[in-house]
Amino acid sequence: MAANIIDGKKVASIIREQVKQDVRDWTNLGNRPPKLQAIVLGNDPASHSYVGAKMRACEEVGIASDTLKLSDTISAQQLEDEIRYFNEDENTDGILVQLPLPSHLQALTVIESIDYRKDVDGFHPMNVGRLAIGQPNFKSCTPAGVLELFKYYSIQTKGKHVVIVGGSNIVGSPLAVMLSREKGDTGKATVTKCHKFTKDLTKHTIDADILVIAAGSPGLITGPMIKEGVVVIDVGINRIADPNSEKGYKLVGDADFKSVSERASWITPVPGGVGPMTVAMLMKNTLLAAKKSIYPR
Ligand code: L34
Repeated sequence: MAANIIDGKKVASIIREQVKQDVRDWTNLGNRPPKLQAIVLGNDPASHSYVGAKMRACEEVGIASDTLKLSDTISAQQLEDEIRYFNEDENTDGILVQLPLPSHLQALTVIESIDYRKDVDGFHPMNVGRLAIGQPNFKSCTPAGVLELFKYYSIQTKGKHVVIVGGSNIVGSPLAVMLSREKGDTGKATVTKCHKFTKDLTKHTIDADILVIAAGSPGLITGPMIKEGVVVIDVGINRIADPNSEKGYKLVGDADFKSVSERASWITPVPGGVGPMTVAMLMKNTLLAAKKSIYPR
């Protein structure tokens, strides 16, 4: 069997189109356009490329945006001061600090200094905690994007065994919470979360009805590790040196695409799978922040 492709690029563009209309409705009511503030530290090319994609998406959907580029030697205090400015700025609806941070800074401390009502990444403990107890919150963009893919392709999670490989705060952990919750439209799945200390990974992956891979390890999952007909969501996005390409690298996921796609029923490609969904869901969250839909005040 050859897997069907889950086209994240297409679904993301449909979502952006919807957000664009919603932004237009919002501004037609006399409101100013939503505004997203990104902050990037240092010169990591991948971070700049992702933030660039976010800025282009804002432009497309009618969200005002700005990127503050800071030195990677900035002190924790200086960064906090920059963030506080945007927390207090009435014209800023959403704030994101692109990760990873330089090693002298603590991601959690930085995230906690963002006003949770402007935390459109959904990384602040207030939003993560409210997710865990089923209260309105900003949902982390990548896992929310994965749920949208299930919805678009009518892939049921209810009663399914979902195995998540990778337990990061950005993807694996919030996705496990979203999928295991028994209330709401999504979830109702039985979730197994694996990570680098999991003994005999294959024992778990082979039992998955839906396998989500977010480990940041190219080629980690191969055909013999999965059962026939599984749905594979590959969140991994790894830059591999490739002298034949113009950029000098190519993007690959955490799945060995060839052997995995021979057994899976559905699979997300890299690029063009989950990545564009992350950006589209950020647009949704920024509009929600502007409308104060999650935290009325
Ligand atoms: N604060 N940091 C914060 N928020 C986030 O949501 C992120 N993430 C992750 C890294 N750090 C973050 C992103 O933005 C990963 N990520 C991200 C965003 C977009 C894409 C990939 C990762 C994306 O658009 N990927 C394209 C290819 C891009 C390319 O050519 O390099 C794709 O098709 O997968």
